[in-house]
Formats: sequence, C-alpha cells, structure tokens
Amino acid sequence: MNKKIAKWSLEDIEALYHLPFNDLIYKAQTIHRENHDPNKIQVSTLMSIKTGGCPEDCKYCSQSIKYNTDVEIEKLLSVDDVVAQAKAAKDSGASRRNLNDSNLSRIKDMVKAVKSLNLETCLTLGMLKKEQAESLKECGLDYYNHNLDSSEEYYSKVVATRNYRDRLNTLSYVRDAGIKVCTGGILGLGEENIDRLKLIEVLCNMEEQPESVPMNKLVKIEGTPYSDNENVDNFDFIKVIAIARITMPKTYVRLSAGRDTMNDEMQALCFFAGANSIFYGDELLTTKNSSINHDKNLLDKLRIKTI
Ligand code: DTB
Repeated sequence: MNKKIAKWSLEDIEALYHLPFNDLIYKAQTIHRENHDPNKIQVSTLMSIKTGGCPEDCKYCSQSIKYNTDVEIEKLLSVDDVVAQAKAAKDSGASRRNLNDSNLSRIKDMVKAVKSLNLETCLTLGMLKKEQAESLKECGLDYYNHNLDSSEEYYSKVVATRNYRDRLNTLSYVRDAGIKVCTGGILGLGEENIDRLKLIEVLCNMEEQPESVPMNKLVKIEGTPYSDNENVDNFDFIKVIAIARITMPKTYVRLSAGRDTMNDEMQALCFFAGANSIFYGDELLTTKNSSINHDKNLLDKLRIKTI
C-alpha cells in the first residue's frame, strides 16, 4: 500500500498546524472518509512477553534499569502463556497482538502460534539487525513497531544510549524485509509543537509511508525523569492526529497510550480527526489502559464498529 506519495515540506505541515481548528478537522475528516470507513476502528491488544531490565535509558520508560520504578522484571514468557493470552484477546475482539523483546527463536514460535489463531501479529523488540528482520519475516510477522518518538533533535534529549539514525536503520531493515512498518511518537516528553511536526515530516516522507502510526500521550511513570512532566494540551494532541491523517491518508493512525486520561469527548474528537485504531484491553504493557467495559460503552455510543 501507500506506494507513491506526495512529499510534504515542514512549511506545509506547519501551515496545517496553523489552520483554524475547524478547518483542520474538516480537512482531516474529509481525507479520512476518502480512505477509510469513518465508523470503524481497528483494535489491537498488547502483551509484554518480557518485562523490565532494559539497558536503554529512555527517560519516559518504566522498563529501563536506570530508573527505580515499580515494574518487576519478568523473563521471556513461554509460547503456551502467549497463546493462552492471545486466545483471550481474540475472544474479546482484538485482531492484532503486540509482543515485546528478544530471544528470537522462541519469539518466532510465538508469532506462528498467534498467527494460527487468525490474528495479525506485531512485535516491538527494540533495534534489529538486517538478518533479524529477515528472520522475523520468515515466521510470518505482519508488523514491527519501532517508534521514532519525537523530532531528531529532541530525541537526543530523551535517550542517550542510542540515536535517531539507529532507529531509522531498524525501520528500513523492517521495510526491506517486507514487514509492515508501525512507527510513531509520544507527546508530552517536554518537546515543542515543532518537534511533533518534524516527527510527522519524517514519517510522512518515508519512501513508503508507515502502515501504522501510533500517537501516544506520555504515561507518567513514578521513578522516571519524566514523572512530573507537564500535560499535553488536548487541542495540540488532536491537531497532531489530524495532521497525521492528512499527510498519511491510508495509514492506521493509532490513538495509543494515555487514553485512560482522556475523556470520551476527547477520544471522540481524536476519532473525528482521523484516528482509527486503538489498544484494547485493560492493560497496556506495564500500565493500565482504558478498561474494556469503558471502551465498549464508548464505541457503542459513537456507533463505531471494530475490525
Ligand atoms: C506504542 O506506540 N505504544 C505501545 C506500543 N507501541 C508498544 C506501548 C504503550 C506502553 C505504555 C506504557 C506501559 O504500559 O508500559
């Protein structure tokens, strides 16, 4: 999908940001309708298959060993554990499962087992080598998630143990291996709006646009350097969703972490601005998500169906 795409300059993207709110949302919804069913969203369920003990120092993350958070370290789960949870997720309506971390051979067995339940699969394991990406393609992995988080400049303030170039390399190995690309950002890291627009500039100008772009609102984790960060302005968040929709018409724009801090009206506006995918399930990786019951109610009220 998304083969030939128009290039967007940063000026064009900034111009979208400066449109009157109603004009921006109208434009986003128009493009959304031309490319998607406006009353359907895709749902995915996350499962942390290996938790904590991460050597990287991302200042937002509960799983870094550098910070003293409440997360308990858990070894890589067994294939059986993963299948049992995938079955439960499927029964509650998810169509994709995200996994997290290394030990490639067992992880490949997990992917095969989850796929055999007729679910799509997505992994997030951090940086990959070219051969690892190719190996994951072999077992039938559908998507690989690897976020760019913010602009290149701001990213260097968030993480010291790796850089933007490393991230982009992993994404190109994933793309070249024939796996669908899921990459997005986090709002609330202390970045400026321009960093958010620059992130979109990078994403939408990729040779092939990502099939999935998660937009996360920072989940403030006690013990991390970002535990007391300022809240993201809701309108700025919605505008970023709208701009992602306009610049990446075919992409699943995923309203990701932080939904449990958004009220129903805010989420409805995000859907109206073009978000068409959510994480579904009472938990994300190490933090809580909007509850399944709450989401069922909200989607019923909006008469949105899930795929
Ligand atoms: C993404 O962009 N958001 C998801 C997924 N990709 C892997 C993760 C959200 C995690 C939120 C914090 C936690 O639960 O630890």
